[in-house]
Amino acid sequence: MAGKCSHPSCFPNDTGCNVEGCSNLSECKYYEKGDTSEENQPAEEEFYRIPWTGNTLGLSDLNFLTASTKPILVGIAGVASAGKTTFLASLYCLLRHGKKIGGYSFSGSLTLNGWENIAWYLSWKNNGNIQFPPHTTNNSGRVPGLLHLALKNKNGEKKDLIFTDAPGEWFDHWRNNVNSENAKGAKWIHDNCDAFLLFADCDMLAGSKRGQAKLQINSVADRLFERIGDRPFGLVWSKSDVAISDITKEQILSHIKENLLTHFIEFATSVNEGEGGVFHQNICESMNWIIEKLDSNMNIIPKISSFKQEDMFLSKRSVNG
Ligand SMILES: Nc1nc2c(ncn2[C@@H]2O[C@H](COP(=O)(O)OP(=O)(O)O)[C@@H](O)[C@H]2O)c(=O)[nH]1
Ligand SMILES: [Mg+2]
Repeated sequence: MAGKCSHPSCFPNDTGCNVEGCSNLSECKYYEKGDTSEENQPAEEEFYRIPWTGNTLGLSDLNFLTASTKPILVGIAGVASAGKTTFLASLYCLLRHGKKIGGYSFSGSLTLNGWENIAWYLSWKNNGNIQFPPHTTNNSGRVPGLLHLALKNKNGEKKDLIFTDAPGEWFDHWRNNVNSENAKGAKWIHDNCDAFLLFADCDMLAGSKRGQAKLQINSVADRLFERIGDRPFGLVWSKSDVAISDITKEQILSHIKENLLTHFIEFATSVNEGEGGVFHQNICESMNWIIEKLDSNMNIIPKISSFKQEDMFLSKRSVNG
């Protein structure tokens, strides 16, 4: 059995010594050796590990990124089977094919394994059929699996985005009872995310369960609107390859519009590209919209009048400024 660190946030066998930075784990005062029998010892104890594994990030992994940059956390909200994971997998496939998010292109990810795990199902298969990613398991975790994207524009400006791929059951518990033990992950998303996309499942809204679907969408929306402030909120009509009636759409929209949201928009998306690729374009456009709205939320640097514009040391605020 491999050893472990006595610090709960250090995972030396995955990402190296986080606390002391030891290259030789057995020298670290916090490292507890596992099975000490000789054949169970790792072949090489001394090597530097990179501080990420490529898998979806957890909360302590997030520190590695947030220490140097402020990533945009995008909360992907919606009940189970609303199409959230498929949307994320489609986004990754589109970027992998060179599609852009506004002026930004894919420039890296700390969670390539995590993306590939969900995107593999959508990738080309022999029989030509689309397969969907497996159900996101409703484990007992309180923080969703986090997927990372780094984007860059032609001026070299970088944006880091983090997406929450959470089990829909969390939102089901959350809409029924905010304090439910099983809703802690959804609450984490609500507390921490910079922007939200709420998924309205067109397949369910077109069928016999549309009453239930409307209720679910409206109640998750209501929860998200509590303390939303100026955080952007996008409604995603997922699985838009299935048509729904204008009346159904209008009923959901009118419920949302009862709230005075600073930034609201709707997007029709699907794993199928749609006419002229519109559904796929909307997947990328939804991210671009979030980036633009968050940029517009930033304070504008005040113009300071100065005695001598070209000399920064002679600048001073004007009396009226
Ligand atoms: N028609 C259609 N079905 C979809 C689409 N996206 C997902 N689905 C179906 O919805 C199921 C649940 O999708 P998933 O992304 O796992 O939902 P999640 O639970 O919200 O992550 C999939 O297994 C598919 O059967 C889509 O764009 N169009
Ligand atoms: Mg899922």
